[in-house]
Amino acid sequence: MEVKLYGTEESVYTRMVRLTLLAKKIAFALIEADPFDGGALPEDYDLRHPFKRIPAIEIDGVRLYETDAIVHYIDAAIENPKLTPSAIEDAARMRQVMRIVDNYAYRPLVWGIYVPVWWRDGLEPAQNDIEKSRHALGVLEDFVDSSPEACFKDWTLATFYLASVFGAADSVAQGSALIDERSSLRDWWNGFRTQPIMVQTKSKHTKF
Ligand SMILES: N[C@@H](CCC(=O)N[C@@H](CS)C(=O)NCC(=O)O)C(=O)O
Repeated sequence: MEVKLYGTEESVYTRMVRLTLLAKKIAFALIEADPFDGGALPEDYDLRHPFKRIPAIEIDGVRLYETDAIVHYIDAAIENPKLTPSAIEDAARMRQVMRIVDNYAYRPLVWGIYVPVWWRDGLEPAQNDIEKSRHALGVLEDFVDSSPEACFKDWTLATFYLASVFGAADSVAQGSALIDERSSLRDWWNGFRTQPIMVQTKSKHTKF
């Protein structure tokens, strides 16, 4: 299997795919594609991703973009370990967690809290982002007890979604404090953040 992954080591979404590939023990080349100021995208990158975001991937000639499509493709293509629960409700809970991360957690935690503090010289996060993050983490905390199979018991695709966002959020004091408020999430995260695949995918721009 030949896998070319386009993205950067710092990118939260690219890390979700890297974690998935490593969990499946699939070798891949990470090809630098940086859509941010000061970075550069490969020539014709818009043919790989018409919205010029990262990641994009090519697996044995199959080109994909959008992390959700990519990680589900990988999970379906490579049998072991299975990263989608077999029970249909658990699989739906996993998808719910992924959508919560996409739609309600990533923006406030990464762009609202981590980016200003880590990348903009300790700029104070906006109260609105703190409240949105707190709410999203509260909702996610409920899944730990009600739907552990979604991502907290065994590894699933949602485990890597959460872990990638937590790696950024827990790198700054304001994000760590919000995770501390949710003891079940904190316990899960403290166990997961030292896993070899996390250490292997950590960039110099996150603590975990
Ligand atoms: N919906 C996309 C989101 C990907 C995304 O936002 N990636 C970030 C980097 S982690 C990016 O490319 N940002 C560039 C931009 O916002 O212009 C996915 O699931 O792949």
